[in-house]
Amino acid sequence: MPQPKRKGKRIIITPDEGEHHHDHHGHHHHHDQPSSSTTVDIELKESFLEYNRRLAQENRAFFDERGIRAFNILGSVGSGKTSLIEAIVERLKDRREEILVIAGDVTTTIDADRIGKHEVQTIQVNTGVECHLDAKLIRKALQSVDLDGIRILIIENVGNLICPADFPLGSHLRIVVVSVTEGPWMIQKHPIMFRDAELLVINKIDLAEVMDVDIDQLERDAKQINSSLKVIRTSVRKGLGIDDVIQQLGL
Ligand SMILES: Nc1nc2c(ncn2[C@@H]2O[C@H](COP(=O)(O)OP(=O)(O)OP(=O)(O)O)[C@@H](O)[C@H]2O)c(=O)[nH]1
Ligand SMILES: [Mg+2]
Repeated sequence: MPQPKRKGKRIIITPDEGEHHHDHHGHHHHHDQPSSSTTVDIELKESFLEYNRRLAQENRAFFDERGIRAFNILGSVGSGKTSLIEAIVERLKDRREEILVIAGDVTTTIDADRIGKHEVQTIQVNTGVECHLDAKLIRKALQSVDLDGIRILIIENVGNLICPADFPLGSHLRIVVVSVTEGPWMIQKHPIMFRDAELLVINKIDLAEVMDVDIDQLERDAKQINSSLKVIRTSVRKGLGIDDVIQQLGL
């Protein structure tokens, strides 16, 4: 049942007051106790990651129950995540009522505004001091909207090649977007992000020559880290490879 009233609707989510403090340290008096040992900190961090993994599993079960396919899009600042999402939703405009996009950003609503122009429902999640989204924020975002009819959830993680790797969100597929402008060593230097991903999008191939970056080598580096990784080369600017991405996502 189409619900045109929510077309392009945008909601902003921020972490609860003090939530970061509480979640990371287990109790509110951490900073009053500078003597707390490193071991304790590590244990708390472990349980925090464990807690996130459990919530991510719950998110996944929730998606499966509702028939929602969820995609987590990761990559450095400026690699082209938002541009790629814009290109995808533009090509899927016949199904725009089925699409929900959650855009993670530290402070702004720029990405959600850009994606919202394509008349899909967006939720901007501002992470504040955090450099990644977590499963709890995704759950909170989902509780803020009407999910009736939603079949496709696209999550743009915060631009960062390190932090988001540790925080599964419950998505069915992780897509890493790298761009040739990040230089020839970026994949080798950040292996963790590629280990758990299913799809690598090498973007901005229109700039490969000026950057003097060997795309074949980038692909080999990625396959060495994760041999089952699918790789698609795109230039979102020139509209190259977008259909392949859509096909690979099963959309
Ligand atoms: N030349 C070229 N520029 C591109 C391409 N894709 C994206 N860009 C540009 O790269 C810049 C960053 O793109 P975004 O889509 O905002 O990147 P992002 O990964 O969402 O960035 P953050 O959300 O800040 O992490 C923009 O100016 C885009 O127009 C491409 O294929 N070729
Ligand atoms: Mg973006």
